[in-house]
Amino acid sequence: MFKYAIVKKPGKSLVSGITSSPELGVVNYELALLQHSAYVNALEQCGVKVTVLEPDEEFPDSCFIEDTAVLTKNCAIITNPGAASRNKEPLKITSTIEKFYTEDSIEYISSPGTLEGGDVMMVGNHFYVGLSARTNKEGADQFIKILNRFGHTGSIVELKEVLHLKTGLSYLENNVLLTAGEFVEKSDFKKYDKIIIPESIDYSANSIWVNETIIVPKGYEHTKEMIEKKGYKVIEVDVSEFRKLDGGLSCLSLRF
Ligand code: CIR
Repeated sequence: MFKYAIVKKPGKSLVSGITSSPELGVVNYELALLQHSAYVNALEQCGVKVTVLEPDEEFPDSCFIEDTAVLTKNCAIITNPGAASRNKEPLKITSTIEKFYTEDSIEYISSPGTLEGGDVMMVGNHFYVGLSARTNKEGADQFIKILNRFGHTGSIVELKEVLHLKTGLSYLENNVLLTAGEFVEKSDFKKYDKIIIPESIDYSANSIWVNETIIVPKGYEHTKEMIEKKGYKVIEVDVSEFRKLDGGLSCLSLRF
């Protein structure tokens, strides 16, 4: 079960965040703020205590806080983001993480290693790490070494088509894996009970398990129904403005 979540409100500079989909249009900042607050509300409904950090105008993408750290039962690993404009974001999260983890359980990924939290998927004690444009082999190796020291395991997954590992994969606990695109047939995930998301709605493969409730992006009825069929309660949250910047539900929080 997750007890806590950390989020960071989007700043006005969000409109100049990184995007691979400019055709989706410019972010409506006021709407993004409303959507963010509905997201916090949904997390609270799932029983987690949410720490809401104030916006940081210096870093347009900093509301995608998941990329700055990986928080496990036993340790906190502060990342070293591969995106140049985001590389210093983790410096701003450390003091918050120190409120939840002791000094000797906080570790760091360092250059030339890079790693972003969106490339890490937790399945119990095991962590899958995607090699992406943002996370390199050196970063993944450092990460797995740290995990091992704290009693966790990790394995590397190659990815080619999407931004982050969790862009196309979400573990919904109970052996259920939401999966799309290049991950559907991957042998790494053979053992899971898969919900396969068709390409036209693959954005919804980024949904999050929070204490037996699944938060799903609003507007993806088919995904919602398939998840409900597995017996989960679903809460929908509209994240249209974050989608314009390749961001989804998982990116907007650290859950631990
Ligand atoms: C970026 O390109 O870094 C942001 N615009 C989106 C980050 C999304 N994060 C995630 O999937 N974990």
